[in-house]
Amino acid sequence: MPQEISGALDATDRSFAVVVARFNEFYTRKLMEGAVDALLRHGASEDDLAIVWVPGAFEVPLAVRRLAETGRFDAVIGLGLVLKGDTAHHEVVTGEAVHGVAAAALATGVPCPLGIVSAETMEQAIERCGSKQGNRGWDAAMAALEMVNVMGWIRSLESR
Ligand code: INI
Repeated sequence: MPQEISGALDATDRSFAVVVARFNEFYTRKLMEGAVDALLRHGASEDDLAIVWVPGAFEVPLAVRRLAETGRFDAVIGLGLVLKGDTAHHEVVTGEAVHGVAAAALATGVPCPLGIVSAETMEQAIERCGSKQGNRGWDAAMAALEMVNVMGWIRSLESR
C-alpha cells in the first residue's frame, strides 16, 4: 500500500502571524476574527499569535514575506478583501496580492495560505467573510494548520 500523508489540524505549540489589510476593514476584521478563532479552537495559544495590520491587499505580500523570513512563525496568513468597483485597478491589486503571497511561501518554505478574497458585490463580500459561504479567514487558517504539519513531515525526511 502506498504511504499517504495528510497534515493534522493541530495548532498546539505552533506560532502564527496573521497579516490583515485595513482597506475594507469592515470585512477584513471578520476574516481576521475567523482565522484567529480557527487557530485557537485547534490548540494555538493567544501568546503565539501576532496580528499585523497593513494598509491594503497590495501591501499584504511584503509583510507576509518579511514575517516568514524571520523564521519565528510556522505559518503566515495573509488576509484582505478586494471589492470590484472600489477602483478600476481591483484586478491588479488582487493579482499582485495573490502572486506575492504565493511567492513568499515558495521563497521561504513557510506556509502562507491565501486569504485574499475578491468579491464582485458587497453581498458576495459578506457571504465570504462570515456568513452564507463561511469565512475565508477561517479557511485560510485551516489550510495553514494542515500545511504546517505536512511541511513538518517533509522536513523529517531530511533527517532519516
Ligand atoms: N486594497 C484592498 O485591500 N482592497 C481593495 O478593494 C482595494 N481597491 O479596490 O482599491 C485596495 N486598494 C489599495 C491597495 O491595496 C493599496 O493599499 C494602495 O494602492 C496603496 O499601495
